[in-house]
Amino acid sequence: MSLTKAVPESSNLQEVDAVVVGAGFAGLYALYKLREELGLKVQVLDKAGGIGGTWYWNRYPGARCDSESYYYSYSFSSEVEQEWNWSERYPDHNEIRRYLTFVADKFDLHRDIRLSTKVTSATYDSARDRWTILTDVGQTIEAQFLITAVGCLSTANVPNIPGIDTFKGDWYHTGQWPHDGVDLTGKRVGQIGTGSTGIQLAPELAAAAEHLTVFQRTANYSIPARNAPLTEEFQTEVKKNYRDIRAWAKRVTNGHPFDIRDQSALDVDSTERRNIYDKAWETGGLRFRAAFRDILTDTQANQTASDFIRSKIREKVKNSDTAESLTPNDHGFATKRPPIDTYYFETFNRDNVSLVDLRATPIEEITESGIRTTDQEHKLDVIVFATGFDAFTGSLEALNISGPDGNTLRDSWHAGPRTYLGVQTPGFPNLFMITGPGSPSVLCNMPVAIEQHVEWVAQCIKHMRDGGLSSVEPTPDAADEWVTEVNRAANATLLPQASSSWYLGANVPGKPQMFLPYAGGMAHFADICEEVAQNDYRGFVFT
Ligand code: NA7
Repeated sequence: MSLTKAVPESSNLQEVDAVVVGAGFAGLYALYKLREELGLKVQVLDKAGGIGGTWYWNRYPGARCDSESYYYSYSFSSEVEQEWNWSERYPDHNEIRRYLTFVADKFDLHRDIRLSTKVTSATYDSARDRWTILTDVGQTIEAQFLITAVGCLSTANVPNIPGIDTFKGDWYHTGQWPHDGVDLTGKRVGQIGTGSTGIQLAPELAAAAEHLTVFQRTANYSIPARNAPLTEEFQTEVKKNYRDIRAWAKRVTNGHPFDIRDQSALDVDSTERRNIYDKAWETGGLRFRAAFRDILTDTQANQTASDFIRSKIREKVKNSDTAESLTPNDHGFATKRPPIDTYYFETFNRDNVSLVDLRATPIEEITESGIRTTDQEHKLDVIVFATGFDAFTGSLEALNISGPDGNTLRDSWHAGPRTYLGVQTPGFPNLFMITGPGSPSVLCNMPVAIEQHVEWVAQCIKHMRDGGLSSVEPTPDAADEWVTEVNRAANATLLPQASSSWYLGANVPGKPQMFLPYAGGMAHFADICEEVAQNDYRGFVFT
């Protein structure tokens, strides 16, 4: 038996114009756009066994999109818009996978997607302006363009809690949930984490398990989702008005087709303010953020929204000590990603649910039979980590990308990612990122951000093809200026004030902290990208 690594057979060498990594919303659209409209030869690779991207992995009970189905969808095909029917206000993970499969079937995308194939490295040869991509199944693919469509939230963050290996029960991370589900009947379940995922998950675990213990480090705000089936009238109306809905989504800050009230929360008296918040609460979902224009920019305005939600939590939770523990007190509403829920706070009124406030009694270790906090051991059969992701950079750095000088993306970003428009980074020619760090991405309704980025990349590649250009990368100065703009935009909001947020990379120990998404608004961002393209791709260098 040879101990040296097998050299790939020449028959395993494939040459294409573009390799796209990831077969979720972004990868599927990139494939469609580059193949159908530019005529490129494209190979999509995904380590998952199916298409769906984040929705392939996130199958935990309650996994559901927080954007509303009719606009958490592609706008590029009116046929898809007219033929597909969403069943609920918020689509669950099954329905989103069915939708993406419908799109992939319709445009015959599957033939250029290779699943269960993980990229192990990508190396750039500047003599030929080609990327060489190696995979874990022994293939070598050469491509002029490498396009990452790996999502912002794909690398699971499992905290390094001492003793995890000794636990005799089963443990799961929500982002790697078993496809056959987990039978929790009669089980004592511990859930760590109360972000958007944990808040969707807890009511479902409580209903399935004998007992649920929620281990909460930071109390969170949440708005009722008010999920419901979509009526036929609603669907007909949406289908009739899709062009206007899409245009609306493109001209607003967050890519959600609804307007933010053009009024300060401080310009109305307390009765009127309460009425407006009550109405927004009844409407539910992320629309609550639109109640006033300055909730995310003015501390006092934010305080009014935060106080309103705190009062709702106290109303909902019967035990006053539990209510107090569940009431956020260290950050303002929506300065961290605001969850939406279906009976999250009410779950703590159940007899089979208990809350452990980790601020009062931190976790010391995981034992053979549960979790030991500073005051007691909590006996558990199952531990569920709803502890989030190594967001934005984790999945990109895991691709082992090396530029022409042997410089790796990981090293190049050791102090934090440095991109121009979130789409490229200096020193890595012909590498395009879809919704990379420094683009609006998670601060926007994702499909809107994805379509804009894919279309911009396709336009840039067409420009290169038309002009006989072989490589493109941003100048270091352009990237530095963009990082300054990302910081300026963030600092114009209250978002950087939530110091433990994954927007800042603060949820992963040792990760450099900087504000990662672009908070200047999706419409404004799209204008900047277009203006750059119109001005001879200002800040980019072509060869
Ligand atoms: P988040 O929003 O990062 O939430 C993770 C949660 O896990 C949060 O409550 C964390 O507490 C908690 N956490 C993380 N590490 C630990 C440790 N070591 N001990 C205790 N608690 C911990 O991830 P989600 O999956 O909920 O949401 C991510 C996005 O996916 C979501 O916003 C949507 O866009 C989709 P903390 O707040 O850091 O104190």
